[in-house]
Amino acid sequence: MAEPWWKSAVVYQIYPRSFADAGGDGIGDLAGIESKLDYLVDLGVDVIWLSPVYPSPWDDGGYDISDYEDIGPDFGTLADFDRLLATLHGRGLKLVMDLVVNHTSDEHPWFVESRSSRDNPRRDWYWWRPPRPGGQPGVPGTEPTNWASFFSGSAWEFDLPTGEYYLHLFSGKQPDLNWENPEVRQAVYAMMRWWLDRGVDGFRMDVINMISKDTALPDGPVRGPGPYGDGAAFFIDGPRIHEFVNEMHKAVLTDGDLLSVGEMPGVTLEEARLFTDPARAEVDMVFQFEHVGLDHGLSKWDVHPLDLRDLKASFGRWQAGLAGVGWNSLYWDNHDQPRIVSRWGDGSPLSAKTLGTLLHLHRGTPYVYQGEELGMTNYPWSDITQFRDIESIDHYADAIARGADPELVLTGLRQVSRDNARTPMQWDASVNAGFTTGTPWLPVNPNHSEINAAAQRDDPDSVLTHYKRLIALRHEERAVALGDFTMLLPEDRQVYAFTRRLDSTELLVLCNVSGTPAAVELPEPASWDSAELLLGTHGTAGTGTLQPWESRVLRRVVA
Ligand code: TEU
Repeated sequence: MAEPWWKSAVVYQIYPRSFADAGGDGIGDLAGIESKLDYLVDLGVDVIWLSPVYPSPWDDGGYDISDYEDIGPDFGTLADFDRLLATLHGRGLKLVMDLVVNHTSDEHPWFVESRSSRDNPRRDWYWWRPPRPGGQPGVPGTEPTNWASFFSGSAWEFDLPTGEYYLHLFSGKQPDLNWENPEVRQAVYAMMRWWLDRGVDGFRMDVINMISKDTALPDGPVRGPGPYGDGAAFFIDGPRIHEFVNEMHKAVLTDGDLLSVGEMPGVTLEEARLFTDPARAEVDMVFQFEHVGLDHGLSKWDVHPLDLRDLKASFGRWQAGLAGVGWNSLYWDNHDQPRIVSRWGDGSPLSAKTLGTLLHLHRGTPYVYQGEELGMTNYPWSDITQFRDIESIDHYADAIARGADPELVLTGLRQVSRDNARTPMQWDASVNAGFTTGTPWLPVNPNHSEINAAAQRDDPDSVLTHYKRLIALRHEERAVALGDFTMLLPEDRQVYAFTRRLDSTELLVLCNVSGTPAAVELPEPASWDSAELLLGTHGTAGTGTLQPWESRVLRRVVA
């Protein structure tokens, strides 16, 4: 049986507000994306994943949706969307929408009705509960559970008019939908069909493994300064999660040409095998978070240096764990993560290329986040007022309220704030990097004078050219897409090495993930001496010493 198309595809994630602004209002839009199609076709990607472009009060970067079946006026109109989709399809690209159905905006008509009165027919479309007995309603400590929100504070908001609390795992303007209610599920499936009927090619599903909650709503353990506890055990991969995801699949995702990827914070390898086993008809792949937590200390804001051995242990486990059943997604960057070249590289184009090689030669579907293919870096934030991300702003306020040193908190934000990923795309060296003729909603990185698409397009040694080669390699060499994975040198602190094998083709991937030369201690180095260099940052074949941040992809034929 032929392998699904997405096993040899590369997905490009666009954060529309920051990609390209055709309207001159400093906010990216659909027409801007359309104006950059030549760039995307030239890059060679197969699928565009659009982060939310729906009407939204924009409390959480568009992940707070007030109308699922329209386009936000900042981004354009449904007609603009249809034209973009038709043009993309005409150029051989597919389009995946962002499906955000763990929660809606509190300005969505469903919630407006639900909060209007206790006996409104949509009351049970959300999680409403009375205050904890004995306490003063609306006062911290009387929430139905002690769960913390992902954006600081309690996960419950008190609604004075109806005298009850509603659940919001993220911001107070993102009330969680009650998936226990079949009406809610059917309404979501109808909305998904509405987009599929419009021609979209699949969905990236936001925190989809949080839609099933333990209906007993137990308190969670209090870790850290409190007063709120960790409720994850009661809403991550909840009791009915596989039932709901399978029901959704059967209701909407049976067309084999679609792509479905579930974003699943806290998902385990064991659960991922269940979610991505084709025989179970749930999702094609998941975004797991294990590797993007390897430099977290007490929290994501407490950044520790990466130990390369930890990364190898994590990726190695997921490669082996989903080898026989299921499928991996591969990502470094997205709109929630800081820029990888600043995080685990040294900010240089060379480290950007080698981190690209390391990720893209693994077994799974790679996701390229806008600007990653240029080596875009974190932004040199100087003041809290520059930030727009609710998670960052709420974290800062919460930490300062607990007496933290503002400069220390700012240091954490500089390193890991989500706004690092959301600064405008750097198209050229002109004012505002060619992103807009207006005033950008978030500052443009001053290093756009060096790091930009125009400067890299025709440069054979640029990060952009390297990414084009990586993507072409996945399309041309089947061993990259489908070959078996074997980790090498698990204890080496500098060199990340592995092989891929498909029939008689074997690839060796060598990456020096450090700023100092590194010897390659392979068992039989000579057996690779005549191997062909498929892609290398330094043009050097063989298994000799790797220069700082050097990477090589070698190919040989084996009996
Ligand atoms: O992200 C879920 C998620 O896990 C992140 O919020 C994560 O906790 C955080 O960014 C890491 O610090 C999804 C979307 O990708 C994110 O943009 C939304 O804020 C969130 O869900 C709520 O919709």
